[in-house]
Amino acid sequence: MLRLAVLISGQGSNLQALIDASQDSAWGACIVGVLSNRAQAFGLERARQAGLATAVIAARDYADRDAYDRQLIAQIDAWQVDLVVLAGFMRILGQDFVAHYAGRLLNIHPSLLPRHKGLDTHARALAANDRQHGCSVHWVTAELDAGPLIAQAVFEVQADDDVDTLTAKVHHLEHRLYPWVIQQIATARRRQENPYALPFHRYRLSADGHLEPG
Ligand code: NHR
Ligand code: GAR
Repeated sequence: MLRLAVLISGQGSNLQALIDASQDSAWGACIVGVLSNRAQAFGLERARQAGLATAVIAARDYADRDAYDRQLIAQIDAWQVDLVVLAGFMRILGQDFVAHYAGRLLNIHPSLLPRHKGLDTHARALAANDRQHGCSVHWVTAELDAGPLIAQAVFEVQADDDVDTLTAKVHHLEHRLYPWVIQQIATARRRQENPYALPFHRYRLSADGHLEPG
């Protein structure tokens, strides 16, 4: 089993998708800890409900980013994880953190990278009149939202889409794409292949709501 730490800041709907996937042992991964930088994050409630270990590490309790990141590392390493999974984690991680987990640190981002790095991606996709929108899973490097892509899921933007409908559509795709990517990584590990060398995959949403190649 691939051991995961999941880092969240908010609702945790992506965490929930991973919890649901982990109910099936064929998925190949298990969540050994959920860490939030915000004590009020609803995702912590989901984690407790699922009987998972949780930790809250709030930035205001630390003198600077390095001290904060060192505390994150101490907690995550105590869980002895194979993969660190950012799922709506809203704090930028420093170089030392990223180096410590090089090749073991994954993010899901709500845009078709390299378009719309950073925040407010749905509003920016609308403002840019993008024909397509979606989400990306990538390895995290020190450069924000610029690490190697593993997979994307795309849909066509409709004339009546607004930030709320785009948010909902992206979430729907994220909840399918993230568990799938982690399963691919678990499979690569089991075959003693290098997960970092996984080929890039692009998906779209089929009429019946599943991911299909495209
Ligand atoms: N850290 C590194 N080094 N590299 C990445 O690619 C990272 C990362 C940490 C988080 C997620 C990311 C996203 O998918 C992520 C990728 C937070 C911000 C941000 O500006 C930007 C991108 C992402 C996450 N955070 C502000 C900060 O000062 C705080 C914003 C807030 O609290 O609202 O950390 O989009
Ligand atoms: C997700 O859409 C994720 O892609 C995005 O935040 C949402 C979290 O939702 N991540 C970022 O914007 C990272 N900066 P969730 O808490 O319900 O999983």
